[in-house]
Amino acid sequence: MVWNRAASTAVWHHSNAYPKPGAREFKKGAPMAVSDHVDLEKFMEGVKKRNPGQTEFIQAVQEVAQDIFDFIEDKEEYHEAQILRRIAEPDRVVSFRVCWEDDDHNIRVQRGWRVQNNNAIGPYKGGIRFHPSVTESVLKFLAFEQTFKNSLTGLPMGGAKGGANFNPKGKSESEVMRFCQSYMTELYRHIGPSTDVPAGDMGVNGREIGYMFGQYKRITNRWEGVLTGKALEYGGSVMRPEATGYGAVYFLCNMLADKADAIEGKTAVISGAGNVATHAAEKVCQMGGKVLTLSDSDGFVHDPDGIDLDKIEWVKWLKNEKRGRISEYVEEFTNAEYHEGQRPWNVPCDLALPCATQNELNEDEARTLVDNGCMAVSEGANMPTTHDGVKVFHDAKIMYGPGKAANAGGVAVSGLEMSQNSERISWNKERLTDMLTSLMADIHDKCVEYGRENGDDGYIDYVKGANIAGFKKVADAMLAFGAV
Ligand code: NDP
Ligand code: 2IT
Repeated sequence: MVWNRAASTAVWHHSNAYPKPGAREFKKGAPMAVSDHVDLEKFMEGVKKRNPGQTEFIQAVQEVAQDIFDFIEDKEEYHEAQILRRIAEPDRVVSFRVCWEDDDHNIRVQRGWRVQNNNAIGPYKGGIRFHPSVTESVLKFLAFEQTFKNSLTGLPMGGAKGGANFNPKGKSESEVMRFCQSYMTELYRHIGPSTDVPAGDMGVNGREIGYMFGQYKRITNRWEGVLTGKALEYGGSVMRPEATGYGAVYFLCNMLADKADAIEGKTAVISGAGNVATHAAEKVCQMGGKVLTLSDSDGFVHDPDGIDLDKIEWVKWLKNEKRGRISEYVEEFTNAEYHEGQRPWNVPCDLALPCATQNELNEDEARTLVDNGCMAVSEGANMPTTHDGVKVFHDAKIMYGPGKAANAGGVAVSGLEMSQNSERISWNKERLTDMLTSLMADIHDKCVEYGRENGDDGYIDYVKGANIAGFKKVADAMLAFGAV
């Protein structure tokens, strides 16, 4: 097969020193006399042109592309097959109307999506987000990131993400049910246990998964493992609710262990108060750390006594049962302070775990964390640190675990839920805990393999490591398939 670079619309290498289109004489290992900078710039120009106004998607591609360009500089096969160009173009973006009736009998219309980014290494896999901030750009960035994250787990899962601009906050139980059913009434035709297996994300937890699974089953008359994050009674996996938060803390432990250090005795600042944040907080406590903060989109609470396991149970009740706001924490635990409209990053700490949403930690906040002595950041959320914030962490050479590696425990246990559903068997807590622990250690090791810098201090660039390790598996599978 000869790939005709000239016929392609992509913008890769332009130097005369580069082999002519279709030429195969390039020798592996011989660096090309081209400027990476120019090529990356041109590649990104193309991405921006093709995805106007999709800032989150462009940000995510940029962060991956800079590492991948370095890695593939001398690897002609990836250039010829235009691998990164293809991964940065979703296989498909399905967009649909979600019509539902509220309790006052008003007809409401939301927009729903499923972005199927890449299924080279397994069925599409990734969460569903219900939040007013959901746009096509947000879901495209999440599906793109998911492709690398899922690859890093070592399990056979492609990358996808879905959602709707629906705000579950303040909605009644039956409104949420009707919305979930309407969303699934369109989504069901695009998914399946060997096609695409959605799960939860922001605004989608056990309750919503239940309503969507019930509707899928009703429409198709099939009980099959088409969603993960299910309750234990109908095919869910032990440890799935805990997996993302626990996994992010295991990743943090692995980073610290590389420096012969541990969580015990350290203070942690955590953002969010949802599934990921509360389970990350729980694991930090269990490992002897002290959690100082939690937050939601209205503000954060700072508890100088520490948010211990009992208090975390109360927060879980507040968010999942009462569906209240984190501000209510200070009414229950009166030594704590609530900071309306603020984020927690100015509270001095040893460890930071952003577990709420994208771009919730900017350059100034990153600098404040570093200046206050923060030694490690492990991201439970997806892309919570801005591009400039990441640079601050790298320049300061503190340990920084990006979401696509640090929060991969959730989708990894989703992958194990799929295996259990296929086998029609349920594994026990001990087995799943062991598997999650070793999966996170493997992901850490892959990041170290591709991210450890040469030089005396051996600084580990976990972003680079995660990007390259995640890319390589997907890219090699795509090479095997030819131009599809
Ligand atoms: P939840 O819906 O359970 O919780 C989200 C939390 O983040 C809530 O406390 C929410 O507060 C808060 N939040 C939302 N938007 C903002 C904002 N703009 N500023 C501050 N806080 C905000 O979601 P999850 O815990 O499941 O997800 C959190 C993050 O983790 C997301 O980035 C998600 O993509 C990522 N993730 C989740 C996985 C999972 O298994 N669930 C797996 C891997 C990553 P409020 O109530 O005000 O909205
Ligand atoms: O961002 C994520 O990895 C998730 N929301 C979990 C996806 C999944 O399929 O479990």
